[in-house]
Amino acid sequence: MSAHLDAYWMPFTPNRAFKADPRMVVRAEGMNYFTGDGRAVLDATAGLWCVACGHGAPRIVEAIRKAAGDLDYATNFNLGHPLAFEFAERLGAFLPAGMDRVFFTNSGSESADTALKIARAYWFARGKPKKTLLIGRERGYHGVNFGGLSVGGIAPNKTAFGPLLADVAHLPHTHDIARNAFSRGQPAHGAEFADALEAIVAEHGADKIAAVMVEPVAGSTGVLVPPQNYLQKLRALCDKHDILLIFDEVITGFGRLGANFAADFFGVKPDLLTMAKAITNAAVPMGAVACAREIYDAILGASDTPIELFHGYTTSGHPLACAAGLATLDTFHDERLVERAADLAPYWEEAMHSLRDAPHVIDIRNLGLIGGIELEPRDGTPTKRALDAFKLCFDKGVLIRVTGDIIAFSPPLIIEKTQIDQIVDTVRGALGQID
Ligand code: PXG
Repeated sequence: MSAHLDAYWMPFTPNRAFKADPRMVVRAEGMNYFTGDGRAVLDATAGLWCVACGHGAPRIVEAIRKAAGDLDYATNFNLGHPLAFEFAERLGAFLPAGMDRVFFTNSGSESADTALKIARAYWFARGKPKKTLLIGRERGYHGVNFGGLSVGGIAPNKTAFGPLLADVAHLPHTHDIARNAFSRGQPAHGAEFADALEAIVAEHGADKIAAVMVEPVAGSTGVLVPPQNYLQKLRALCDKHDILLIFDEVITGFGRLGANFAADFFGVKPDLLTMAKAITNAAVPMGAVACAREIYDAILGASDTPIELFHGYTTSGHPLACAAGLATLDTFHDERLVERAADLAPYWEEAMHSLRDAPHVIDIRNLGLIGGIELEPRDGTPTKRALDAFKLCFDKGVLIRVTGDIIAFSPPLIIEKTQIDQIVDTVRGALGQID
Protein backbone atom coordinates (compact mmCIF):
# COMPACT_ATOMS: atom_id res chain seq x y z
CA MET A 1 0.00 0.00 0.00
CA SER A 2 1.57 3.30 -0.96
CA ALA A 3 1.93 5.52 2.09
CA HIS A 4 0.60 8.68 0.48
CA LEU A 5 -2.83 7.08 0.00
CA ASP A 6 -3.28 6.16 3.65
CA ALA A 7 -4.56 9.46 5.04
CA TYR A 8 -7.81 9.42 3.11
CA TRP A 9 -10.27 6.93 4.60
CA MET A 10 -12.37 6.18 1.54
CA PRO A 11 -16.16 5.73 1.81
CA PHE A 12 -17.79 2.36 1.01
CA THR A 13 -14.49 1.11 -0.41
CA PRO A 14 -12.28 -1.86 0.40
CA ASN A 15 -9.51 0.55 1.40
CA ARG A 16 -6.73 -2.02 1.63
CA ALA A 17 -7.46 -3.54 -1.77
CA PHE A 18 -8.02 -0.18 -3.46
CA LYS A 19 -4.83 1.36 -2.14
CA ALA A 20 -2.86 -1.65 -3.33
CA ASP A 21 -4.28 -1.20 -6.84
CA PRO A 22 -5.77 2.30 -7.15
CA ARG A 23 -7.85 3.71 -9.99
CA MET A 24 -7.91 7.48 -10.34
CA VAL A 25 -9.64 10.00 -12.56
CA VAL A 26 -8.46 13.58 -12.77
CA ARG A 27 -10.89 15.28 -15.13
CA ALA A 28 -14.33 14.82 -16.64
CA GLU A 29 -16.27 16.21 -19.56
CA GLY A 30 -19.62 15.22 -21.01
CA MET A 31 -19.89 11.42 -20.99
CA ASN A 32 -16.27 10.79 -20.05
CA TYR A 33 -13.86 10.67 -17.18
CA PHE A 34 -10.15 10.99 -17.94
CA THR A 35 -7.35 9.21 -16.11
CA GLY A 36 -4.04 10.85 -15.23
CA ASP A 37 -2.46 9.53 -18.43
CA GLY A 38 -5.26 11.05 -20.52
CA ARG A 39 -7.28 7.89 -21.16
CA ALA A 40 -11.05 8.44 -21.61
CA VAL A 41 -13.40 6.25 -19.56
CA LEU A 42 -17.05 6.32 -20.63
CA ASP A 43 -19.23 6.94 -17.58
CA ALA A 44 -22.06 4.39 -17.62
CA THR A 45 -23.02 5.33 -14.05
CA ALA A 46 -23.39 9.13 -14.16
CA GLY A 47 -20.90 9.36 -11.31
CA LEU A 48 -23.04 7.53 -8.79
CA TRP A 49 -26.48 8.00 -10.36
CA CYS A 50 -26.06 11.75 -10.13
CA VAL A 51 -24.44 13.50 -13.11
CA ALA A 52 -27.62 13.49 -15.20
CA CYS A 53 -26.63 16.44 -17.41
CA GLY A 54 -23.18 14.98 -18.12
CA HIS A 55 -19.91 16.15 -16.62
CA GLY A 56 -18.92 19.80 -16.61
CA ALA A 57 -22.29 21.03 -17.89
CA PRO A 58 -21.34 24.62 -18.85
CA ARG A 59 -24.34 26.46 -17.38
CA ILE A 60 -23.89 24.72 -14.06
CA VAL A 61 -20.16 25.39 -13.88
CA GLU A 62 -20.72 29.05 -14.72
CA ALA A 63 -23.54 29.44 -12.17
CA ILE A 64 -21.36 28.03 -9.39
CA ARG A 65 -18.49 30.37 -10.32
CA LYS A 66 -20.78 33.39 -10.23
CA ALA A 67 -22.50 32.39 -6.99
CA ALA A 68 -19.16 31.90 -5.24
CA GLY A 69 -18.19 35.43 -6.15
CA ASP A 70 -21.55 37.01 -5.22
CA LEU A 71 -22.34 35.39 -1.88
CA ASP A 72 -20.12 32.62 -0.60
CA TYR A 73 -22.35 31.72 2.31
CA ALA A 74 -25.26 32.93 4.38
CA THR A 75 -27.12 30.99 7.01
CA ASN A 76 -30.77 30.28 6.41
CA PHE A 77 -31.42 30.16 10.13
CA ASN A 78 -33.56 33.23 10.60
CA LEU A 79 -31.90 34.98 7.66
CA GLY A 80 -32.41 34.45 3.96
CA HIS A 81 -30.81 34.79 0.58
CA PRO A 82 -32.78 34.98 -2.67
CA LEU A 83 -31.32 31.92 -4.43
CA ALA A 84 -32.73 29.52 -1.82
CA PHE A 85 -36.28 30.89 -2.21
CA GLU A 86 -35.97 30.98 -5.98
CA PHE A 87 -34.69 27.42 -6.19
CA ALA A 88 -37.39 26.08 -3.84
CA GLU A 89 -40.05 27.72 -5.99
CA ARG A 90 -38.59 26.47 -9.28
CA LEU A 91 -38.16 23.00 -7.83
CA GLY A 92 -41.77 23.09 -6.65
CA ALA A 93 -42.88 23.61 -10.25
CA PHE A 94 -40.77 20.62 -11.38
CA LEU A 95 -42.17 18.38 -8.62
CA PRO A 96 -45.51 16.53 -8.67
CA ALA A 97 -48.41 18.96 -8.21
CA GLY A 98 -49.03 19.98 -4.63
CA MET A 99 -45.64 18.81 -3.36
CA ASP A 100 -44.13 22.25 -3.49
CA ARG A 101 -42.91 22.83 0.04
CA VAL A 102 -39.19 22.10 0.02
CA PHE A 103 -36.70 21.57 2.88
CA PHE A 104 -33.01 21.66 1.87
CA THR A 105 -30.35 19.23 3.12
CA ASN A 106 -26.86 18.33 1.89
CA SER A 107 -27.16 14.68 0.89
CA GLY A 108 -29.51 11.79 0.33
CA SER A 109 -28.81 10.45 3.81
CA GLU A 110 -29.80 13.74 5.39
CA SER A 111 -32.88 13.87 3.18
CA ALA A 112 -33.96 10.43 4.40
CA ASP A 113 -33.57 11.33 8.06
CA THR A 114 -35.25 14.68 7.50
CA ALA A 115 -38.25 13.06 5.82
CA LEU A 116 -38.61 10.51 8.63
CA LYS A 117 -38.50 13.29 11.22
CA ILE A 118 -41.02 15.39 9.31
CA ALA A 119 -43.35 12.37 9.13
CA ARG A 120 -43.26 11.97 12.90
CA ALA A 121 -43.56 15.74 13.44
CA TYR A 122 -46.65 15.73 11.23
CA TRP A 123 -48.46 13.21 13.41
CA PHE A 124 -47.28 15.05 16.52
CA ALA A 125 -48.77 18.24 15.07
CA ARG A 126 -51.98 16.39 14.31
CA GLY A 127 -52.30 15.37 17.96
CA LYS A 128 -51.21 11.76 17.35
CA PRO A 129 -47.76 11.61 18.98
CA LYS A 130 -47.95 7.82 19.25
CA LYS A 131 -47.81 7.38 15.47
CA THR A 132 -44.04 6.88 15.34
CA LEU A 133 -43.35 3.48 13.75
CA LEU A 134 -41.34 3.77 10.53
CA ILE A 135 -41.68 1.06 7.92
CA GLY A 136 -39.00 0.35 5.35
CA ARG A 137 -38.30 -2.58 3.08
CA GLU A 138 -35.75 -5.37 2.97
CA ARG A 139 -32.85 -4.42 0.68
CA GLY A 140 -33.91 -0.77 0.84
CA TYR A 141 -31.17 1.89 0.88
CA HIS A 142 -31.83 5.26 2.46
CA GLY A 143 -28.29 6.34 3.19
CA VAL A 144 -26.09 5.88 6.19
CA ASN A 145 -27.44 8.10 8.97
CA PHE A 146 -29.21 6.40 11.86
CA GLY A 147 -32.77 6.97 10.63
CA GLY A 148 -32.25 5.91 7.05
CA LEU A 149 -29.98 3.08 8.16
CA SER A 150 -32.65 1.74 10.53
CA VAL A 151 -35.41 1.94 7.94
CA GLY A 152 -33.13 0.62 5.21
CA GLY A 153 -32.77 -3.09 4.73
CA ILE A 154 -29.17 -3.83 3.74
CA ALA A 155 -27.81 -6.02 6.52
CA PRO A 156 -24.02 -5.49 6.15
CA ASN A 157 -24.54 -1.73 6.44
CA LYS A 158 -25.89 -2.25 9.97
CA THR A 159 -23.69 -4.96 11.43
CA ALA A 160 -21.00 -2.93 13.18
CA PHE A 161 -23.12 -0.11 14.52
CA GLY A 162 -25.03 -1.43 17.51
CA PRO A 163 -28.65 -0.65 18.31
CA LEU A 164 -30.50 1.34 15.68
CA LEU A 165 -33.98 2.90 15.89
CA ALA A 166 -36.25 0.50 17.74
CA ASP A 167 -39.50 1.70 16.23
CA VAL A 168 -39.04 0.16 12.81
CA ALA A 169 -40.54 -2.66 10.71
CA HIS A 170 -39.79 -3.94 7.23
CA LEU A 171 -41.79 -5.03 4.21
CA PRO A 172 -40.38 -7.88 2.12
CA HIS A 173 -38.32 -6.94 -0.93
CA THR A 174 -39.83 -7.60 -4.33
CA HIS A 175 -36.96 -9.45 -6.01
CA ASP A 176 -38.30 -12.69 -7.47
CA ILE A 177 -36.07 -14.11 -10.19
CA ALA A 178 -37.99 -17.40 -10.26
CA ARG A 179 -41.08 -15.65 -11.61
CA ASN A 180 -39.71 -12.49 -13.16
CA ALA A 181 -36.27 -13.17 -14.69
CA PHE A 182 -35.50 -11.08 -17.80
CA SER A 183 -38.62 -8.93 -17.44
CA ARG A 184 -38.60 -5.91 -19.70
CA GLY A 185 -39.63 -2.92 -17.63
CA GLN A 186 -41.91 -3.65 -14.71
CA PRO A 187 -42.19 -7.34 -13.83
CA ALA A 188 -45.62 -8.92 -14.01
CA HIS A 189 -45.51 -10.75 -10.68
CA GLY A 190 -45.29 -9.47 -7.13
CA ALA A 191 -47.87 -6.72 -6.49
CA GLU A 192 -48.97 -8.88 -3.55
CA PHE A 193 -45.68 -8.16 -1.74
CA ALA A 194 -47.36 -4.87 -0.77
CA ASP A 195 -49.97 -6.80 1.21
CA ALA A 196 -47.34 -7.42 3.88
CA LEU A 197 -48.24 -3.94 5.08
CA GLU A 198 -51.57 -5.34 6.29
CA ALA A 199 -49.73 -7.81 8.52
CA ILE A 200 -47.58 -5.04 10.01
CA VAL A 201 -50.69 -2.95 10.64
CA ALA A 202 -52.37 -5.94 12.27
CA GLU A 203 -49.37 -6.48 14.53
CA HIS A 204 -48.65 -2.89 15.58
CA GLY A 205 -51.91 -1.01 14.93
CA ALA A 206 -52.29 1.82 12.43
CA ASP A 207 -52.46 4.26 15.34
CA LYS A 208 -48.77 3.53 15.99
CA ILE A 209 -47.48 3.84 12.40
CA ALA A 210 -46.09 7.10 11.02
CA ALA A 211 -44.86 6.27 7.54
CA VAL A 212 -43.74 3.79 4.92
CA MET A 213 -40.54 4.72 3.07
CA VAL A 214 -39.47 2.98 -0.15
CA GLU A 215 -37.36 3.64 -3.20
CA PRO A 216 -39.76 3.49 -6.16
CA VAL A 217 -37.01 1.60 -8.01
CA ALA A 218 -34.47 0.16 -5.55
CA GLY A 219 -31.03 1.18 -6.81
CA SER A 220 -28.13 0.51 -4.47
CA THR A 221 -29.21 -3.04 -3.79
CA GLY A 222 -28.92 -3.84 -7.48
CA VAL A 223 -31.80 -2.39 -9.48
CA LEU A 224 -35.10 -3.89 -8.32
CA VAL A 225 -37.90 -2.61 -10.53
CA PRO A 226 -41.30 -2.56 -8.76
CA PRO A 227 -43.78 -5.17 -9.97
CA GLN A 228 -46.74 -3.86 -11.93
CA ASN A 229 -49.33 -2.29 -9.62
CA TYR A 230 -47.14 -2.73 -6.51
CA LEU A 231 -46.66 0.99 -5.78
CA GLN A 232 -50.33 1.70 -6.47
CA LYS A 233 -51.23 -0.97 -3.95
CA LEU A 234 -48.85 0.45 -1.37
CA ARG A 235 -50.40 3.89 -1.84
CA ALA A 236 -53.92 2.51 -1.41
CA LEU A 237 -52.97 0.64 1.77
CA CYS A 238 -51.30 3.75 3.23
CA ASP A 239 -54.47 5.73 2.49
CA LYS A 240 -56.64 3.04 4.02
CA HIS A 241 -54.67 3.08 7.27
CA ASP A 242 -53.78 6.77 7.44
CA ILE A 243 -50.05 6.19 7.02
CA LEU A 244 -47.74 8.61 5.19
CA LEU A 245 -45.96 7.34 2.09
CA ILE A 246 -42.40 8.56 1.51
CA PHE A 247 -40.70 7.99 -1.83
CA ASP A 248 -36.93 8.07 -1.68
CA GLU A 249 -36.23 9.52 -5.11
CA VAL A 250 -32.53 10.14 -4.59
CA ILE A 251 -31.77 8.10 -7.71
CA THR A 252 -35.13 8.05 -9.50
CA GLY A 253 -35.63 11.83 -9.43
CA PHE A 254 -34.59 14.19 -12.21
CA GLY A 255 -35.47 12.31 -15.34
CA ARG A 256 -33.90 8.92 -14.64
CA LEU A 257 -37.09 7.10 -15.67
CA GLY A 258 -38.04 9.48 -18.47
CA ALA A 259 -40.35 11.53 -16.23
CA ASN A 260 -39.42 14.31 -13.80
CA PHE A 261 -39.82 11.93 -10.87
CA ALA A 262 -40.77 8.29 -10.38
CA ALA A 263 -43.97 9.59 -8.78
CA ASP A 264 -44.88 11.05 -12.18
CA PHE A 265 -43.74 7.98 -14.07
CA PHE A 266 -45.81 5.57 -11.97
CA GLY A 267 -48.70 7.99 -11.40
CA VAL A 268 -48.42 7.44 -7.64
CA LYS A 269 -48.11 10.49 -5.42
CA PRO A 270 -46.28 10.17 -2.10
CA ASP A 271 -46.73 12.54 0.84
CA LEU A 272 -43.01 13.21 1.13
CA LEU A 273 -40.32 12.82 -1.52
CA THR A 274 -36.57 12.85 -0.96
CA MET A 275 -33.99 14.05 -3.48
CA ALA A 276 -30.21 14.54 -3.74
CA LYS A 277 -27.56 13.65 -6.33
CA ALA A 278 -28.84 15.04 -9.67
CA ILE A 279 -30.56 17.97 -7.93
CA THR A 280 -27.34 19.91 -8.64
CA ASN A 281 -25.92 17.43 -11.15
CA ALA A 282 -23.79 16.55 -8.08
CA ALA A 283 -21.58 19.54 -8.83
CA VAL A 284 -22.27 20.84 -5.31
CA PRO A 285 -23.55 18.53 -2.55
CA MET A 286 -27.25 19.03 -1.90
CA GLY A 287 -30.39 17.17 -0.96
CA ALA A 288 -34.00 18.14 -0.42
CA VAL A 289 -37.30 16.88 0.91
CA ALA A 290 -40.47 17.85 -0.92
CA CYS A 291 -43.58 17.92 1.25
CA ALA A 292 -47.24 17.88 0.36
CA ARG A 293 -48.72 21.22 1.29
CA GLU A 294 -50.95 19.60 3.86
CA ILE A 295 -47.90 18.44 5.82
CA TYR A 296 -46.23 21.83 5.78
CA ASP A 297 -49.49 23.57 6.69
CA ALA A 298 -50.27 21.13 9.50
CA ILE A 299 -46.86 21.48 11.13
CA LEU A 300 -46.75 25.27 10.81
CA GLY A 301 -50.38 25.67 11.81
CA ALA A 302 -50.22 23.54 14.93
CA SER A 303 -46.99 24.88 16.33
CA ASP A 304 -47.16 26.63 19.66
CA THR A 305 -43.45 27.51 19.53
CA PRO A 306 -42.01 30.20 17.21
CA ILE A 307 -39.79 27.64 15.46
CA GLU A 308 -42.16 25.08 13.98
CA LEU A 309 -39.60 22.37 13.13
CA PHE A 310 -36.49 22.02 15.26
CA HIS A 311 -34.37 20.73 12.42
CA GLY A 312 -31.88 22.03 9.84
CA TYR A 313 -28.25 22.08 8.76
CA THR A 314 -25.70 24.90 8.75
CA THR A 315 -25.43 24.58 4.98
CA SER A 316 -29.15 23.95 4.23
CA GLY A 317 -29.89 25.90 1.06
CA HIS A 318 -26.25 26.83 0.48
CA PRO A 319 -25.95 29.58 -2.18
CA LEU A 320 -23.59 27.56 -4.41
CA ALA A 321 -25.87 24.53 -4.26
CA CYS A 322 -28.95 26.61 -5.05
CA ALA A 323 -27.17 28.25 -7.98
CA ALA A 324 -26.11 24.82 -9.27
CA GLY A 325 -29.66 23.53 -8.77
CA LEU A 326 -31.21 26.38 -10.72
CA ALA A 327 -28.72 25.88 -13.54
CA THR A 328 -29.48 22.15 -13.48
CA LEU A 329 -33.18 22.87 -13.98
CA ASP A 330 -32.29 25.26 -16.81
CA THR A 331 -30.13 22.58 -18.42
CA PHE A 332 -32.90 20.00 -18.10
CA HIS A 333 -35.27 22.44 -19.77
CA ASP A 334 -32.99 23.62 -22.57
CA GLU A 335 -31.70 20.17 -23.46
CA ARG A 336 -35.07 18.47 -22.93
CA LEU A 337 -33.31 15.83 -20.87
CA VAL A 338 -36.43 14.23 -19.43
CA GLU A 339 -37.91 13.74 -22.89
CA ARG A 340 -34.53 12.57 -24.12
CA ALA A 341 -34.41 9.87 -21.43
CA ALA A 342 -37.94 8.77 -22.33
CA ASP A 343 -37.05 8.64 -26.04
CA LEU A 344 -33.90 6.62 -25.41
CA ALA A 345 -35.50 4.15 -22.98
CA PRO A 346 -36.66 1.62 -25.65
CA TYR A 347 -33.20 1.54 -27.26
CA TRP A 348 -31.65 1.17 -23.82
CA GLU A 349 -33.99 -1.72 -23.02
CA GLU A 350 -33.06 -3.55 -26.24
CA ALA A 351 -29.37 -2.95 -25.57
CA MET A 352 -29.51 -4.25 -22.00
CA HIS A 353 -31.49 -7.36 -22.95
CA SER A 354 -29.15 -8.10 -25.85
CA LEU A 355 -26.74 -9.29 -23.13
CA ARG A 356 -29.07 -12.11 -22.17
CA ASP A 357 -26.89 -14.74 -23.83
CA ALA A 358 -23.60 -13.37 -22.45
CA PRO A 359 -21.74 -15.69 -20.03
CA HIS A 360 -22.77 -15.73 -16.33
CA VAL A 361 -25.94 -13.64 -16.80
CA ILE A 362 -28.93 -14.88 -14.76
CA ASP A 363 -31.22 -11.84 -14.95
CA ILE A 364 -31.51 -8.47 -16.68
CA ARG A 365 -33.70 -5.63 -15.42
CA ASN A 366 -34.38 -2.19 -16.86
CA LEU A 367 -36.56 0.87 -16.54
CA GLY A 368 -36.04 4.32 -18.03
CA LEU A 369 -32.27 4.76 -18.26
CA ILE A 370 -31.55 2.26 -15.49
CA GLY A 371 -30.18 -1.21 -16.13
CA GLY A 372 -29.25 -4.11 -13.88
CA ILE A 373 -27.47 -7.29 -14.91
CA GLU A 374 -27.31 -10.02 -12.31
CA LEU A 375 -24.45 -12.50 -12.59
CA GLU A 376 -24.31 -15.98 -11.18
CA PRO A 377 -21.98 -15.71 -8.16
CA ARG A 378 -18.83 -17.82 -8.20
CA ASP A 379 -18.96 -20.77 -5.82
CA GLY A 380 -17.57 -19.71 -2.46
CA THR A 381 -16.58 -16.19 -3.54
CA PRO A 382 -19.69 -14.10 -4.07
CA THR A 383 -19.16 -10.58 -5.51
CA LYS A 384 -15.74 -11.46 -7.00
CA ARG A 385 -17.03 -12.16 -10.49
CA ALA A 386 -18.76 -8.77 -10.73
CA LEU A 387 -15.69 -7.04 -9.32
CA ASP A 388 -13.54 -8.69 -11.99
CA ALA A 389 -15.99 -7.44 -14.64
CA PHE A 390 -15.80 -3.94 -13.16
CA LYS A 391 -12.01 -3.84 -13.31
CA LEU A 392 -11.88 -5.23 -16.81
CA CYS A 393 -14.47 -2.75 -18.09
CA PHE A 394 -12.54 0.13 -16.52
CA ASP A 395 -9.37 -1.03 -18.24
CA LYS A 396 -11.33 -1.22 -21.50
CA GLY A 397 -12.63 2.32 -21.06
CA VAL A 398 -16.10 1.96 -19.52
CA LEU A 399 -17.04 2.76 -15.91
CA ILE A 400 -19.78 0.50 -14.57
CA ARG A 401 -21.00 0.08 -10.99
CA VAL A 402 -21.19 -3.26 -9.24
CA THR A 403 -23.05 -4.17 -6.09
CA GLY A 404 -22.83 -7.75 -4.94
CA ASP A 405 -22.91 -9.76 -8.16
CA ILE A 406 -25.09 -7.22 -9.93
CA ILE A 407 -23.91 -4.67 -12.48
CA ALA A 408 -25.88 -1.43 -12.28
CA PHE A 409 -26.04 1.08 -15.12
CA SER A 410 -27.35 4.65 -14.86
CA PRO A 411 -25.74 6.74 -17.59
CA PRO A 412 -25.99 10.51 -17.91
CA LEU A 413 -29.20 11.42 -19.75
CA ILE A 414 -27.11 12.98 -22.54
CA ILE A 415 -25.86 9.54 -23.64
CA GLU A 416 -25.84 8.80 -27.39
CA LYS A 417 -26.92 5.51 -28.95
CA THR A 418 -23.37 4.75 -30.09
CA GLN A 419 -22.24 5.09 -26.48
CA ILE A 420 -24.96 2.69 -25.36
CA ASP A 421 -23.56 0.25 -27.95
CA GLN A 422 -20.04 0.80 -26.60
CA ILE A 423 -21.20 -0.03 -23.05
CA VAL A 424 -22.90 -3.22 -24.21
CA ASP A 425 -19.94 -4.34 -26.35
CA THR A 426 -17.46 -3.69 -23.55
CA VAL A 427 -19.52 -5.53 -20.95
CA ARG A 428 -20.06 -8.46 -23.31
CA GLY A 429 -16.32 -8.64 -23.95
CA ALA A 430 -15.53 -8.48 -20.23
CA LEU A 431 -18.05 -11.19 -19.34
CA GLY A 432 -16.54 -13.40 -22.01
CA GLN A 433 -13.07 -12.90 -20.59
CA ILE A 434 -13.72 -13.66 -16.91
CA ASP A 435 -14.39 -17.09 -15.48
N1 PXG B 1 -31.34 7.11 -0.84
C1 PXG B 1 -31.10 6.44 -1.97
C2 PXG B 1 -32.23 5.81 -2.68
C3 PXG B 1 -29.81 6.38 -2.46
O1 PXG B 1 -29.58 5.69 -3.60
C4 PXG B 1 -29.07 7.69 -0.57
C5 PXG B 1 -30.37 7.73 -0.14
C6 PXG B 1 -28.02 8.37 0.22
O2 PXG B 1 -27.52 9.47 -0.45
P1 PXG B 1 -26.11 10.10 0.00
O3 PXG B 1 -26.08 11.39 -0.77
O4 PXG B 1 -26.18 10.34 1.47
O5 PXG B 1 -25.06 9.13 -0.40
C7 PXG B 1 -28.77 7.01 -1.76
C8 PXG B 1 -27.35 6.94 -2.23
C9 PXG B 1 -24.72 2.57 -5.57
C10 PXG B 1 -24.73 3.66 -4.55
O6 PXG B 1 -23.70 1.98 -5.78
C11 PXG B 1 -25.86 4.42 -4.41
C12 PXG B 1 -25.90 5.40 -3.44
C13 PXG B 1 -24.79 5.64 -2.63
C14 PXG B 1 -23.66 4.88 -2.80
C15 PXG B 1 -23.62 3.87 -3.76
O7 PXG B 1 -25.75 2.28 -6.17
N2 PXG B 1 -27.08 6.08 -3.28
